[in-house]
Amino acid sequence: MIHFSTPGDRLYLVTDSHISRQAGHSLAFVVEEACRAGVRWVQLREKALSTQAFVELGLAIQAITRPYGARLLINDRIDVALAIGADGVHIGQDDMPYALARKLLGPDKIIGLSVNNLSEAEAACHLDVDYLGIATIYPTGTKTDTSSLLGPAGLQTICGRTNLATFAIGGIGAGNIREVMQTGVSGAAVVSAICGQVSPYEATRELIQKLEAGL
Ligand code: TZP
Ligand code: MG
Repeated sequence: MIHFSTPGDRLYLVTDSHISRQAGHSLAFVVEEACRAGVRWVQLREKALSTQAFVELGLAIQAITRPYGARLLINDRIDVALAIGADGVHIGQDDMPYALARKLLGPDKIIGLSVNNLSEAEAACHLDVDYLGIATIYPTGTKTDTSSLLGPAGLQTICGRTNLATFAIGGIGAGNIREVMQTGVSGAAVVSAICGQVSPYEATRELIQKLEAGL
C-alpha cells in the first residue's frame, strides 16, 4: 500500500539522459535537484545502456536518492533492480509478466505497471500491483510509440474504475498538472518537465506547488 503523506509523494520523475544532456545537465544533477526540491519517486529509465553501465548508473543514482528518502525504481530491468537493491521496478505491458516479476522481486518491492487503456487497467485490478502508470495523457515528443491519447477525461474514467494508486504520464507539465490532479489520479509522472528544464530544482518546486493546488 502506497501512502501519500507529502505533496512530493505525488510527483514522479522518470529520467531521460538524452533530454537532460540537451538541457545541459547530467542525470545525477537532475535527480539531485529534483530530490532537493521534494520529489519522492525516481524511475531510472535507460533504453540503450549495457547491463554494466546500467548497474553503475543505478548505484550512482541510488546514492543520491537514498539520503532524501526518495524511492528509486528501475524501468523494465528486474535484474538491475535486484542487483542494486532498488526499491522496485516499473514494467510495461510487453515486459516481464507481473506474476513473474513479483516472484523474482518478492512481496516487499514496489512494482508499477503501465496501462494504456481501460481494458488494460481493468485487467490490472486483479493483480496486486502497487501502482498503475496511466499513459498517455497529452501528446508528447518524449515517447513516440505510444498507443493511446487519453486526455483528462480518459484518465478520469480509468481512475474511477480502480482502487490502485495511479500515476498519470505523458505531456504533463506546469501548465496542465492541476487539471491532471483534478481527475482523481494519485500523482503525476514527468520526464521533460523536469529533465528538460533550465532549473530542474525550480521546475520541480513549481510542479509540486501546482499539483497541491489541483488536489
Ligand atoms: N510513457 C508514456 S509517455 C512517456 C512515457 C515514459 C514519456 C513522458 O514524457 P514527458 O516528457 O513527461 O511527456
Ligand atoms: Mg517497459
